[in-house]
Amino acid sequence: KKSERTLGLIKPDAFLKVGKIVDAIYKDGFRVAQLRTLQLTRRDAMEFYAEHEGKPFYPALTEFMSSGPIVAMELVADGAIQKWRKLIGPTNTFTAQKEAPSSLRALFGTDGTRNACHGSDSTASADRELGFFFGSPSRFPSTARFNNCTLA
Ligand code: YYY
Ligand code: MG
Repeated sequence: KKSERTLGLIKPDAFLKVGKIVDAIYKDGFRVAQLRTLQLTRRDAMEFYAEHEGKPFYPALTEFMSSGPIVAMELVADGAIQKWRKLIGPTNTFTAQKEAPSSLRALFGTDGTRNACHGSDSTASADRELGFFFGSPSRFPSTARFNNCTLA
């Protein structure tokens, strides 16, 4: 597999678990190339989740995503997109607790909408979503972005 990047989000319900979640990210072998804390406006959340506009859960989802601080991360690993989706687990927290009890959504999620983490689902969505949070596309080799030092 080749080195790949994806967008990971820690959602408002898991914001205070950032330490445990970043620890799990490193243990699983990812590199965190960029990380920022921010709060989305309702409009930001609607734009980020535009693919779900019109679905019954869209209002509650965008309300939740703009309800408090989040952490956005550029995660780098071989096969990072699928690897991160696997680490976070199934979309619904309760399904995650049944089917993938050690996943991040099982451990830190709340319910079907408040599910602790987000992960891009394809290279196209990773490019768009990394651009949304960090500017698109990555303009520098991420290993050389900070004083030519690779972040641990
Ligand atoms: O990619 P992923 O986050 O696993 O699921 P999506 O189907 O893209 O849905 C995005 C987001 O919407 C999900 O993380 C929770 C919420 N949601 C919901 O509240 N109710 C649903 N039936 C499906 C998704
Ligand atoms: Mg999705």
